[in-house]
Amino acid sequence: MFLLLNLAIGLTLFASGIVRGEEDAEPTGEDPLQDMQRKINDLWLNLLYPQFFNETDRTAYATCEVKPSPKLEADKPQVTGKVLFKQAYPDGKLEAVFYLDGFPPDSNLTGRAIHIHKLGDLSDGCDSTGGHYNPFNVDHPRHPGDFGNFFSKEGKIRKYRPNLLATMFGAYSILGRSVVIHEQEDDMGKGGNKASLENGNAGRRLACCVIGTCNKNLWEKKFPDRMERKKTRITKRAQNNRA
Ligand SMILES: [Cu+2]
Ligand SMILES: [Zn+2]
Repeated sequence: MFLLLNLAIGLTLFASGIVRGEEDAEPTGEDPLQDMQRKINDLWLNLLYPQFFNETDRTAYATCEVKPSPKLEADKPQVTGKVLFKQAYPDGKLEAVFYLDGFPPDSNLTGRAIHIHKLGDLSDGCDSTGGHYNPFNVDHPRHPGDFGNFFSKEGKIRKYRPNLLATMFGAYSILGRSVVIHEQEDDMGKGGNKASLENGNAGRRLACCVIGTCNKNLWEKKFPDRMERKKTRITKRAQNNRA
């Protein structure tokens, strides 16, 4: 234990630049305290998740491969697809893309709830993923993975959501937890009963998946945002002009 503590202090000092001497450290233009905090964060992240984020853009990427719950009756919607996550380290907000298929073509009248559930355990289909991920012990819909209601169009959901509360970093990381797609609408805590404040009375679990890290290219392939495409086009044009 003592050895570990020593190691941690040693690494922290090294990361903060105290040990290697400040005169040859490059000035970052940051507040020294902020700079030290950033380095300590980097260090812990690297200790906890080696090569967790993409080094070139310092952004973490994750995916969740959605499959229908194996316990689901054949007449229920068999939902498949992907939920992709992206977050710039260390202060970026989580962004997500929902790419889901298999809803009835005429089901766009009522929303369907999507949440992050506590466990990444699919041993009993989506029923073994536990309740909503609730690290701060608050009522629904204030859980970090309460994504609200989604409306399908022609059997599909294609949705981009920025500025999410959930995070991939630190003690409250969503990695290894699950995304669950429900049969019914989320009542957003307004149902007037106990379940409403726990899970929004969203009904059966149609489909689910476990969140795991992925490469940047998966996000780039699926991300529909026009700005991102425009950015790529501009970069490509600049590269072509240079060549
Ligand atoms: Cu749920
Ligand atoms: Zn919730």
